[in-house]
Amino acid sequence: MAMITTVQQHILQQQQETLKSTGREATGTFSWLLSGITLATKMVEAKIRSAGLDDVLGAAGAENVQGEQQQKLDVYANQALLHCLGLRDSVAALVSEEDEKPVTFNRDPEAGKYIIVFDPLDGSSNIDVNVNVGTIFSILRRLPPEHGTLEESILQQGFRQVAAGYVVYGPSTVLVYTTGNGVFAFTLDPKIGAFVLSSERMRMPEQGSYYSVNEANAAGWPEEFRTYITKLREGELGKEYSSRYIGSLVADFHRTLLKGGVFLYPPTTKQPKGKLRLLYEANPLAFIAEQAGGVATNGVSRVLDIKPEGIHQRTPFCVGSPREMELLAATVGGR
Ligand code: P6P
Repeated sequence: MAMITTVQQHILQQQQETLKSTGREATGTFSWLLSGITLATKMVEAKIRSAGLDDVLGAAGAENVQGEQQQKLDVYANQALLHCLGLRDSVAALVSEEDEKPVTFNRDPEAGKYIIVFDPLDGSSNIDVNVNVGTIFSILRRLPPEHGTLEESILQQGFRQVAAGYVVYGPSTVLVYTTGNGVFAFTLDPKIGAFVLSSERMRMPEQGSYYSVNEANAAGWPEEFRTYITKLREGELGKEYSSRYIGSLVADFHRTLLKGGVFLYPPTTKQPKGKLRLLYEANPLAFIAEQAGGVATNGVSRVLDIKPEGIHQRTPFCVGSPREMELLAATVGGR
């Protein structure tokens, strides 16, 4: 039988490597945390797979065949993550796109070593048309009390993340994550209900052939962004480009990670600070992109250096291969 590596085994192997290379005893806490996330995403995956069916069977009222209230999937995903992670005593706080305030637990606040920030189900409006959606997460270490409050721990710059990842629910369900030591992908094997290692130390191509942006907003972008897209179209980088925009961030990012190119959500007149969220969309994906050799900015400066002011803060988000991002810096960054 071919040997498989599950995500739990992988994390433990990584921690052994850390121990060997740094002598730093990595506690099992982290792998325990990650198993809480993977359990929640397996619950979400199962719910998504049956969502269409539940709708059909539950169409009569707001109830499904089990007579339970039909929950909106992003509410369900949020509950799943809060439940699976809330039980772990290494968690100081959970910050969710779905909750106005951080969720803390009436345990000794000093007990929690980690803060988990997540978008439980990004792009959930796409489920109705059977398009890929995703869960995005970011893990920060709680600062020692003498160095910062819990809120200051949550509002750390993205380069302080200890881990980041996403699950994309598509034709197959894929978990992609990094702990700062390369990017790894695991594909959910429904036969055994485990995420199995499928790609190691992923690298984003130096240049791609796709640009990904919602061109309906072009009139509302800063002029330099229109100039940039025109340069790509007119072959400034020496190749033809095709446009791909799924409108589901995790799906558009996953393609960019695998195929290269560039994804952009520029400032618009409607959203002058950008639409995407810094803490649980841009930061985790920027960490993964950089670990794979890619680049992530807000058009002008590195996403991971942005100092967050609020947990639901928005930012323009541009991420992709070095070549396309170099041209962006020259065109938009004014370099
Ligand atoms: P627009 C989905 O609603 C989402 O939050 C992201 O997943 C996606 O990248 C973006 O919004 C799409 O926004 O304005 O292009 O429809």
